[in-house]
Amino acid sequence: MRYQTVPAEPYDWPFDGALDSATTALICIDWQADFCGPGGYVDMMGYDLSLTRAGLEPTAAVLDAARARGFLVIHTREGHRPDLSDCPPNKLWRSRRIGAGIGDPGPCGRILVRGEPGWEIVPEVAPIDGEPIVDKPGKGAFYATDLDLLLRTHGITHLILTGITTDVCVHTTMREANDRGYECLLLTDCTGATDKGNYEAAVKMVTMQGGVFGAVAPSSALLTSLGAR
Ligand code: C5J
Repeated sequence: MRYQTVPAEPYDWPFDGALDSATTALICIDWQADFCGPGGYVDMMGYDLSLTRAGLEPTAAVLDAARARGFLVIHTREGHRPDLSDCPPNKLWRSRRIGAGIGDPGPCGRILVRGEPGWEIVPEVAPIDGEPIVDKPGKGAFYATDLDLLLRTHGITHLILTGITTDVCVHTTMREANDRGYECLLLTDCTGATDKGNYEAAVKMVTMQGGVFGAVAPSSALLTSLGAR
């Protein structure tokens, strides 16, 4: 089914006017307790959880609308094998240096380790049966995963992104997706960073050079285009 384009910055999205449930996927990046839950990785680093939790409610509304209209929904999770054999030594070293070591025990189990409570996606935006979940060891969702294969076999050419954190995993994924030719829209109220300035800068960066990585819009604009409000 085809929908109206989304009023967005710096251009109405998508560029080709083809907002279509057959070719567009909603990507929900790393809505894990480790990044937005009490006792998780971001909390252990001492950052303000309200910043990374702010996008939960709008994302839940977008998920409802996307599911009701048959869009492909894909979730990602950042995390490592329990033996940490897929965690580069510099990533491990840096996390330990700031007192939130990957693999160390914490209130949500071992930090950023697959299968632990902190690695789970929080209930507000949890996957439902049939929605693919992509597990990734890095920041970008394409590196060392089958995301590109999944998207291509589903015939997906357009991506709508939500998730945390804006300046790290969301940006890395959006940049990689853009380089691969996917037409990307970042929903500004469905993402958050551990720092307000970083969030604002990350959103602004997308809009430079005529939309260097795609476009940005509030979720209300998308929901209106989908006839969901
Ligand atoms: C970080 C992420 N910030 N999901 N991961 O380390 O953005």
